Amino acid sequence: MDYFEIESKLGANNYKPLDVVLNRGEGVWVWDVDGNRYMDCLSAYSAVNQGHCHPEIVKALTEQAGKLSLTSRAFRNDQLSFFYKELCDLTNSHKVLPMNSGAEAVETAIKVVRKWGYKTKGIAENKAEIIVCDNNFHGRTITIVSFSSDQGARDGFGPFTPGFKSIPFGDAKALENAITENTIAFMVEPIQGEAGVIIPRDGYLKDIRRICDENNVVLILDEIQTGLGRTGKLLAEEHEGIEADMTLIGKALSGGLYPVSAVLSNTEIMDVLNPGEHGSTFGGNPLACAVARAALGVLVREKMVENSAEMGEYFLNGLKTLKNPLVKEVRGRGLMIGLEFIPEKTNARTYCESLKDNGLLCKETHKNIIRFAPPLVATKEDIDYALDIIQGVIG
Ligand code: IF1
Repeated sequence: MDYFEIESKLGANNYKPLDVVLNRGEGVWVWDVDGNRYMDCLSAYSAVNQGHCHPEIVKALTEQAGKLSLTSRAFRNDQLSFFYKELCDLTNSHKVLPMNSGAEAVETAIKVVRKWGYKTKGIAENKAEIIVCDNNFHGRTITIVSFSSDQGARDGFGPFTPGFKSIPFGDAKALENAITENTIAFMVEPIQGEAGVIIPRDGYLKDIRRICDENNVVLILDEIQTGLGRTGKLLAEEHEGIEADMTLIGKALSGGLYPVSAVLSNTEIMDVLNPGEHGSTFGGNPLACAVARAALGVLVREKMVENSAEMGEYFLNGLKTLKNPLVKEVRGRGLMIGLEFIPEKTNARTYCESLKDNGLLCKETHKNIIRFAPPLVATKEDIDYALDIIQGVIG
């Protein structure tokens, strides 16, 4: 099969993948159709935190698939309550709204918080305003790209949804200044992913928590990428000991076997929704719930969150010894690591291609940043394998 030719002939041209065709995965490893093995340092954008094809998650998926896959929410299913309970216990949340993709969780949060703004906070009709950050990435629907600052994500897709205001990331003062009587929420990634693994200064999360409290503004943390162990804590908010009012998770909620996302919320906000006001055919289906329960189970039982913290530090320290003068900075938290090159001079994509040729898969973000985010099951030997290749290619 001529994979490249057929994909470019028959598929929409919205991706430019590395030229590697994968057909098998296990833990941190994936294999291409010619049998070559690679270490996966992207983890499907952090959806396979638990490692490829984790046997317990695969078992949950296959067993549930043979029993009952979808009921719709017109009827109840026996997995949903277990999923709610286990997820709430783990994340200290009051209420869950299950969806499928990350973008759907973001859209759901926007709808819920707008309704809260009108019903509870008393905002005048259609005036609700949500503050977001420059260089955010929250997904690709029309409403979400309406508040993106990435021209490529927006150009040609208007008209856009109003009601959003964007401020610099990491700047608590800017949040204070941007809040008006119509502000209902501040939505932010605890660490910006697509922007290039941008880590805010210590104290930022605490400051925005306080500012939101003082102004009766809902703090929405998009933890779709940072959540579920990626940064060395179950949720990145824990790095500063805060709790969001709404937390969005997705990706690794299923270990990458199935699209499962969720809005976690406190009761006051979620309770504004009534039957018929929001939903999804697949959201909360028994297959998704069974897979998510298994994915959360192995994450905790196999101490993947702790391993992410430990291996992340080891990986980062190893990367700090790189001698290439074009490397401007390496930064990270847990196994969410960014390596930034001096901008004009470097094409990070070329490095990603060489890394691939040497047995390591990763992806650039922007022109000059490489993201390293292996599955959270990586061992010291796996990290050494990665560092060895990276030292050989980047120097
Ligand atoms: C693509 C990056 C990762 C996300 C946050 C919501 C969503 C995402 C913080 C939407 C999705 C993805 C989607 C993927 C590229 C990607 C990405 F490069 F943009 F930054 F993960 F690293 N909030 N992130 O990161 O979730 O609807 O996709 O399930 O190709 O668009 P989704």
